[in-house]
Amino acid sequence: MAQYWNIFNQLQVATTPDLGPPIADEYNRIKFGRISKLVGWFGNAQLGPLYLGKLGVASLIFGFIAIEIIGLNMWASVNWSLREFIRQLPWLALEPPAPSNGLRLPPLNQGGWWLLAGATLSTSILLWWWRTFRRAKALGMGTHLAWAFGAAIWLYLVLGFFRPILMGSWGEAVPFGIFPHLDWTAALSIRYGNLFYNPFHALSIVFLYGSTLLFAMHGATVLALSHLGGEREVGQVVDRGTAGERGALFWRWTMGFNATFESIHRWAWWFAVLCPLTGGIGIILTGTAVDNWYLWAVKHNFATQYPASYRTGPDPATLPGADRFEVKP
Ligand code: 07D
Ligand code: 07D
Repeated sequence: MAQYWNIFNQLQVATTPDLGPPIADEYNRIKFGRISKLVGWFGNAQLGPLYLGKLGVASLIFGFIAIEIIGLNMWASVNWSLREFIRQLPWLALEPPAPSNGLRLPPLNQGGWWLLAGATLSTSILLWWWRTFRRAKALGMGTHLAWAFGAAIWLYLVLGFFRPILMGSWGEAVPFGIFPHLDWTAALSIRYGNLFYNPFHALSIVFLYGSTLLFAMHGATVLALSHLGGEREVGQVVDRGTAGERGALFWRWTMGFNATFESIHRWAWWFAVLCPLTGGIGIILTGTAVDNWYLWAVKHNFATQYPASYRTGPDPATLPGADRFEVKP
């Protein structure tokens, strides 16, 4: 009989691919299926079949249009030189319209392409969300995955859609580009008085770090029990047997408390979801309700005033009439 193996020498079944049960809209299923040893080292050895219904196809088309708009604009910015496009790719950008444009529709080469790319990318992401919802329903699953994805989409929409609308300018949104979007992130933090003093940024970091900690604890516990069948998690919920009991006891011995084989997944889901959920709250408040997080934190006894080492004037953003400041094109 086959011995149970672990992650370094997994048991791989080499047989004809399982095409799954017959379904009503069979034409949506690409009946490609094969067994790959390489793929089996990382997960299930079977590739396919892939279900690509109308939502999946529409999402891919919109996603393709978005990438095409972004890529061609970046390529145009280096005078259509393929060499420079490849060399400079991490620094190239498709920028949103200038702040003076407000929320008006600008000409294509003054931010219009950015709006079009944002609209098609958002359509693509929302269609993909719908696909995850519908495929889960079709399999009789809960829709937990769709709602977790929804939390990430909330942050994405806050960054590029809700907050710019509240601020009255598309110019507030994130540019497309690898380093340019990092520059935007750093600039937003500086402009609004250091995001570290935004308590929702802090909460988001708690859940980000917490997620990696929980992931490591859970992954390690299950792998440490794999020789006892511990990774057959569903079975362990109803019949904890020797593996589940040991895992629980380990954590009770080391920290006095243990999650259950079911509740650990709730911990994981909530930590992951709360990271972009709290983050999105922090960003939507930035510049709308709070103009300077450091001064806000001083006012609320969340930070202390730095000792005055230099003579400085007042923060221009706090002066009367600062809200009427307008950037001239
Ligand atoms: C590992 C799953 C696979 C996904 C991958 C990302 C693209 C973009 C587009 C060239 C964990 C695929 C990337 C489709 C290609 C063009 C135009 C997920 C995994 C491999 N960021 N960010 C990255 C996005 C924001 C920040 C990397 C997207 C905010 C920092 C990648 C969004 C802020 C750092 C990327 C988004 C911010 C990054 C790796 C959307 C605040 C890094 C991502 C849609 C949250 C890191 C050079 C990764 C890096 C990085 C994509 C938004 C900050 C290019 C799609 C505006 C500080 N971001 N990001 O592995 O190396 O995610 O940057 O909102 O240090 Mg970002
Ligand atoms: C981006 C959700 C959207 C993604 C979607 C996916 C595709 C492609 C294609 C796979 C990530 C769409 C997918 C289009 C798929 C293929 C092929 C989730 C996203 C829908 N920060 N910071 C956070 C830390 C500083 C700043 C969060 C740490 C500085 C800004 C996180 C530090 C300054 C923003 C976090 C640090 C600054 C953030 C992101 C340390 C810069 C945000 C959580 C140790 C100088 C964002 C409230 C997340 C946020 C954010 C961590 C420092 C700026 C917890 C650890 C002080 C502007 N920061 N940060 O889930 O929510 O992102 O803030 O210094 O907007 Mg920060």
